[in-house]
Amino acid sequence: MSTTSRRYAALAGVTAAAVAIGIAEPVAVLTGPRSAPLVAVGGVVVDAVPEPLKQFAIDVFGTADKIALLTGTALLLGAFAALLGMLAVRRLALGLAGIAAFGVVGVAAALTRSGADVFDALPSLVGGALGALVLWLFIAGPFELDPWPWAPPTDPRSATPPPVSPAGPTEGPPVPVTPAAPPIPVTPAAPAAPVDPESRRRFLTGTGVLLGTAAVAGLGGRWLSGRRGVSAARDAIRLPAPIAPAPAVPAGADLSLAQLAPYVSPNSGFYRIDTALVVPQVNPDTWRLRIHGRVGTERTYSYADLLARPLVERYVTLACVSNEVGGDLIGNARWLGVPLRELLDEVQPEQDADQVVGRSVDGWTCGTPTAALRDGRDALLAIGMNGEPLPVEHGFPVRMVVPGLYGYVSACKWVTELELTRFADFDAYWVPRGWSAQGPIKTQSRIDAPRRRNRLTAGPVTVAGVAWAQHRGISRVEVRVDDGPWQEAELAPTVSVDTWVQWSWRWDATPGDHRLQVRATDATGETQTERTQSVAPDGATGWHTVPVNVR
Ligand SMILES: Nc1nc2c(c(=O)[nH]1)N[C@H]1C(S)=C(S)[C@@H](COP(=O)(O)O)O[C@H]1N2
Ligand SMILES: [Mo]
Repeated sequence: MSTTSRRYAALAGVTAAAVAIGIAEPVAVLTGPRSAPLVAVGGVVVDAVPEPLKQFAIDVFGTADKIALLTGTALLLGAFAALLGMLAVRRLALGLAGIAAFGVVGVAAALTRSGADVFDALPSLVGGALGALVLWLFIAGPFELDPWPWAPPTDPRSATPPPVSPAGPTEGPPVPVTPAAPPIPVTPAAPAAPVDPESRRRFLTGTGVLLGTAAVAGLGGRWLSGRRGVSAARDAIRLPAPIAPAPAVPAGADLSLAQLAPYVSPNSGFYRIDTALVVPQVNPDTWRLRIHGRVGTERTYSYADLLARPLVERYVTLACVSNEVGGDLIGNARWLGVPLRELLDEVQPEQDADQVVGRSVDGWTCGTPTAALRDGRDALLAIGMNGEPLPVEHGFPVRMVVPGLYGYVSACKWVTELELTRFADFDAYWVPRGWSAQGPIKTQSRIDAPRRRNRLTAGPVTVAGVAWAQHRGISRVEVRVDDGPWQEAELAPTVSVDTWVQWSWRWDATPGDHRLQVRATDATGETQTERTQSVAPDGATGWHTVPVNVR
């Protein structure tokens, strides 16, 4: 195949794929955004990729890991589509089979997502059918090049569609129609016939128009799906006042220093980690929480049931197990909700039900020790965050928040089920993927100011950061310079042992390159270990170290 003809064939393939993916989006407006092939297949990939790769993605792309995945999937798909186009020129049936295979993968992905129904097959079916039609249009149909540039003038076309009998299907044994044409013999010497300029114009205009249509359909479909979301329902909610308001943030808890994370993280800047490629849109009117499993009496609660109950409000610092030493997958917010202890008391868990599995509408699960939800700590079924209904990305309408446990074992967003079970009987989402079933938060500390490689002037410098050991509390933070003696930092006041604490230390900086290090000691007297461990399987350890330059 000549370079030119390869390009045309690839363009036909890419156009077919773009139409398939693009048209599927408006169809998915009806069947739900998770049934769109790109999202459905992407979701399967998220669940299936080996843990180190996922960690790599989080490391490299941070919170943009989802966009990176979708972009990567689209690029890979584009490459495959280009190949399919080239294949189709040789043998149309193979090209069409390739598109059909894509459709089948899309259907399979959409149907196996948790909570899927048969209609979720529709976007991939419609997309696949139209993609096949488009491929035929440009390879062998009315928009094909005349002749395809590599085809020797006399060669029979290898992939003319079988002639359709005008009389329709006939009775009796199937008549053997066109026998499979032999592939075009690759005769390098064959001179390429010039392409008819009129057919070239038709081809290029056709692909251009269809690519544009695919883009409009795809983006328009996404936009419509977004508008069908629950932000209007969320905006209409007026949260009741808590009967037990959060304690006031003591003066001085927030040192308000440049570069230092604020004591309360604003909702807009709060880190987000989850496996959801499209944010679940859960209508509060139809939302239900079913508490079942090893219980005396199973119970189901509605959103209105929760609003009608006595609510408490608490500051709790949430942390992700994937947070590297010095990382920012941690945030502190004021959560409004119902104590999980009270709900569990109402269903009477059986004695041996040592695990509560929180299940999200999208099938994600976390496993929390029942004891942690009943030992008196402020474990909440949260509906509010910093005075607002939960933001949709942070679990609207209802999520779990448990002080002292990493998010992956406790902070189920879009939660719809709590199942009392045993650790011996059920592994939650991340456990078979190599993470520990138990996830207590490790004592950690971070230097926020100065930052890595900041250039400082000699003299007094404020070194400041945060330290956390949720539900145990921080008793001491120490800083050292260039392996010198540890010096005690000043701790800002804090609301409770369930939140992080800001610390600061006055450094008399001398010229040169220096290394600042921090370590914290929790209220049980245990000092943060120096031993460095990566995030898997149960949280990173080691001392945060920041190199700086002083002039
Ligand atoms: N439904 C659902 N809930 C989830 C997750 C998820 O993937 N799906 N991830 C958990 C993890 S790993 C963390 S760290 C927290 C993060 O909560 P945030 O995004 O509100 O900060 O949510 C937890 N809840
Ligand atoms: Mo996490």
